[in-house]
Amino acid sequence: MSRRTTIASALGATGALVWGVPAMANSAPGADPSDVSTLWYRSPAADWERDSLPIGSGALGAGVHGTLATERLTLNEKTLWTGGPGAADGYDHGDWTAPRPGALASVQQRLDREGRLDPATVAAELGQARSGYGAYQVLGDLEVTVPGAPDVPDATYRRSLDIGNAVAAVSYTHQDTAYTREFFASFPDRVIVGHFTADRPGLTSFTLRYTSPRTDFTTTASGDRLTVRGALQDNGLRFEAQIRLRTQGGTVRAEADGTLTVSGADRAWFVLAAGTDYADTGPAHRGEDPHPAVTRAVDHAAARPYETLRAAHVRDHRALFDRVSLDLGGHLPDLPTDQLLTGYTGGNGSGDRALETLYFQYGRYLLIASSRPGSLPANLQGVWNNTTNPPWSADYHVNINLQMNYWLAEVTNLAETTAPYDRYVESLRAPGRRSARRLFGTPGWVVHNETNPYGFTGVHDWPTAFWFPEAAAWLTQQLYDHYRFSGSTHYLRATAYPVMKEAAEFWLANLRTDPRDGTLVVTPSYSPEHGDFTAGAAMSQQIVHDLLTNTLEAATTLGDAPAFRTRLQDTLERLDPGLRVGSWGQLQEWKADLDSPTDDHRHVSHLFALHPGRQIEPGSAWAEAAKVSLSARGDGGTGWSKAWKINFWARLRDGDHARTMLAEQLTGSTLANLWDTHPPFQIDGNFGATSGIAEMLLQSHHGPIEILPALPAAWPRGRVTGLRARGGATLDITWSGGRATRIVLRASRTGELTLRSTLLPGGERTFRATAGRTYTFPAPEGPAPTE
Ligand code: FUC
Repeated sequence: MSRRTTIASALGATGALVWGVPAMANSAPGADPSDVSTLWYRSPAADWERDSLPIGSGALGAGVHGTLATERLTLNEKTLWTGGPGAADGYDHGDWTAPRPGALASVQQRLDREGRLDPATVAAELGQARSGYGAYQVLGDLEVTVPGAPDVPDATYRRSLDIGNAVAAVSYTHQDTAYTREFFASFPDRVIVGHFTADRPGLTSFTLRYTSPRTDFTTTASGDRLTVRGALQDNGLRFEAQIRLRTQGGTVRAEADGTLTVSGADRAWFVLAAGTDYADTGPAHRGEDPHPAVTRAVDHAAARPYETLRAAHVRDHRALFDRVSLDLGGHLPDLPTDQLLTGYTGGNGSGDRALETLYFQYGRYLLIASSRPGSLPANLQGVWNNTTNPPWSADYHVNINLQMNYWLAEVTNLAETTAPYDRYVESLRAPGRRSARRLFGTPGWVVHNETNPYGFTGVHDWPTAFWFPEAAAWLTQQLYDHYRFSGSTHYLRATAYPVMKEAAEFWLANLRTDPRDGTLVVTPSYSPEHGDFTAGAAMSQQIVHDLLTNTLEAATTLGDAPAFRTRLQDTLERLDPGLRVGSWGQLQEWKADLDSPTDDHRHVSHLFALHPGRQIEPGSAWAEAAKVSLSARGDGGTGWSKAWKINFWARLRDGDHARTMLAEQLTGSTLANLWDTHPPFQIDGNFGATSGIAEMLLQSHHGPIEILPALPAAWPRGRVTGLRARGGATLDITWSGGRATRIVLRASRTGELTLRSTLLPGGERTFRATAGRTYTFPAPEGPAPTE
């Protein structure tokens, strides 16, 4: 067996370790040029943000450094947050602490009279200093000190992340012995696992130590168990982590300083579980002490063989990851990923296409690793964070970022990852209802620019980012889309519709008649982080249009009260749609023609109707105007902004420009570990780019399933399998010469589907699909069901 043997085969069919075989886990870089599922490097991480390799199970995460003498895992538990109830500074959910009678009306009247107001003026009237908002906290670092390990890596060193198996690995040879480390975060077993071995017996020795930038914890070691217990100083949130060490051969010693040492083992592995007493319901947001659940998880995992844990983890991951494959005809050169990235030109090279494929799948990997049921949704950094004071608190920005994290979920066949999002949005409803009452005096629920795990649904006072009541409406879009993809009326009735309806009720009560033209507008309205306050900015109108349209559709599907439906219909008819062509042919960002053709702001909010909305049809005058605006904004921007632009250009059916934006993101906004950088690291760009690539290959937001709507010339041949379309269809598409040559559609529900492709006679075929059947095209006659 060669040194490139993967551990799966080294373990043999039964999972037993085959001794004498250098089990170089994931050490296949370059071995198989069509393997585009491994990131690998020739040196350890020097910088957490740029280099660490992320593993995660949704609730738990770790950044693997691969440092030789002391391996470092930066640990995360997603609910470890300061702030909220019990916070040292006090906590008010962002709701006004004292009533402000007439404040909102006075801003609205001034906007009626003056047309625009600068953000500082409005913030002085409606904002409030933030207290007790909190921040996502790093859990700490696990250090594994390996005696005798070399300080400096040589040519035998490999550090890798196999995103197909979700296993990170480190391998090196020292004094004729091959050493291997493997790390993974298991969702089924709720533990992080680290395995250390050498190809000669008795040579595995190390010391495990927990460290933290905070001082709010104690560590104790006893037997094979290391326990960390603490409570955050700010809010008293209790947390616990436990590590248990398993060995084959050798001895384990617990030290008084809270460390565990293994000496002379053939191999050894640890299992680590962690939790907090956070609960996602108010008012206290506290639940059970984490001790029993952490003990259960770690004991259960410690009782199972390493191979069993690994196999269960790989099976669980692959059940999601393997649903989609992408082949753009690229082949990975035998180059580490950082060199592949620096060598990337956005040209036609096969290495470039391989990197694009890897980057696409990496977005899916990151979503699986950071959004699984039972914890919070993916935050600004997914689940990964190495400080007590991360950028923007690593929170839930809902003026763009959280929504963007889930754009890829349905289309890339990871619908299950949306469960934490749904639950989180639902958890905002009760505090959001209170904010609606206190700030607006109306029913419905609301949330503004950004929020935390403690139901912060009110405002703060940063002038250009404090006011965005449209966020609640926008958050419900994903819920309705989940229904559109799955077709589950049970989900629509039980989960999506109540949240949508209450968000709609907020806007039914809060839209105002614009005295200038009698339309209904959002006021005050602020196009995210840009310009002045006005009434009826395009994004505000488009978001409300989207919400009311979706709610009306859902109300009709579910047969809700006719009076409510009529109200929605009447309101939609009077609503300013937020679509207007301005003096230079642009789609206006504001109701008045205020846009500057030299404005290159990163937000392109007024194109919401194009993406993620569905108000703009391709080929329409609005689409043309959107193109003018988008071209004027240019191809620059921060990481997430470039990812938005991939999606926009894909929706405009310009595959080449979408690919240009992907290249911009890879060349200018991507770190060596392929994390997107705003800068700093922000995961929405990864998720948005994966969504954008999917939008280039398949769209279904207007109903019909559009095959290869925005294929760039640089991808003339290829194949994608497993993408999902609205209406309950799963698609495999093969193309050549820039045109589809074969389409396979698997229907998961019975109903009419329309497929659009140059492959079909007349470019379109409408047929009644039967759940469970497969349809292939071209077919001799009509859609030919094949089993
Ligand atoms: C929005 C963006 C910023 C940043 C922040 C986390 O406010 O405008 O660029 O992404 O979220």
